[in-house]
Amino acid sequence: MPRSKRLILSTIKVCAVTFVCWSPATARADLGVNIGYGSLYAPGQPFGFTDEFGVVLEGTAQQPGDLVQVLGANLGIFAPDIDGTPHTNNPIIATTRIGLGVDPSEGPIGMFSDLMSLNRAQTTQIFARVFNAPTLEEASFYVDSPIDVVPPLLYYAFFVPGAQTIQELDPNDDDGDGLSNSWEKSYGTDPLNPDTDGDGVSDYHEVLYGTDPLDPEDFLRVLEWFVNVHPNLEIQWLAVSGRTYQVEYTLDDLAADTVVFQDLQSPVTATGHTANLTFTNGAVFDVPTFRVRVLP
Ligand SMILES: [Ca+2]
Ligand SMILES: [Ca+2]
Ligand SMILES: [Ca+2]
Ligand SMILES: [Ca+2]
Repeated sequence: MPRSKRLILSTIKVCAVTFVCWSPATARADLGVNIGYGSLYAPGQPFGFTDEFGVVLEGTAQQPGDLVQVLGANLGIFAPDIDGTPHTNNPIIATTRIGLGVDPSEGPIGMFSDLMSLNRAQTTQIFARVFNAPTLEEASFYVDSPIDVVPPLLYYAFFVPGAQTIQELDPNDDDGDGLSNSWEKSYGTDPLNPDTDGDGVSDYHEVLYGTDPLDPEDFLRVLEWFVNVHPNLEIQWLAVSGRTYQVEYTLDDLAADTVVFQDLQSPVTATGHTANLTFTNGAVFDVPTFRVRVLP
């Protein structure tokens, strides 16, 4: 049986459990709705929820992972506070964790399934908010599902489409280095220090270049020049495997108002932690200045 079919059936089974646990008389008295809710497997999408880097959210039935909230949305969806506290217009109806209620044999697939009760006299519209960490204190990103209108039924199933937790909890950039406080938390860098490891390259530029913002020995720089086969010169720089670089040169005076750099040969894609380019210096250059640029 394809995975999609199995997971949907699993959710329906959860609803069946709800039928047994709740008495219809009680449910009518408080306008209660018994809801089985969980992530919905979408064909063509291999996982339920992923984090800001595209990695599947952690959590299994044995070790519940990242935090899931179901919130009321009668007045719509409002952004949470930067510490994750929901807006007062979005009261918490239920919480669960990634991995709970999911077939353990499926492994860490970033999904969840659980039960909740809802008082329709107070709340008729709900949505799910999924975080990229088990607690609000650890979380830096989240994602909100679309709003679901709960019908006047005793039993209901709320399906939450899988998504990436790409909404920033704290989009402020307190140290002005170009990385938001949320991304600083995700990378483990200091939100109050623009160059956490003190290597002279800002946290933002290290992330852009693919170097480690926590390692002062790792940053984009030219390592050395040497004569390859005379009169060829070789330039070697610290690189990140898979990234593509363009070596550029200029004959302009760097103190001039306008300095124009030109490409030196074709871009180079690094296959290791260093990259090299060989060229004939004397044929084209007088007093050249070189730089290495990371291509997007
Ligand atoms: Ca910052
Ligand atoms: Ca910083
Ligand atoms: Ca740095
Ligand atoms: Ca560094």
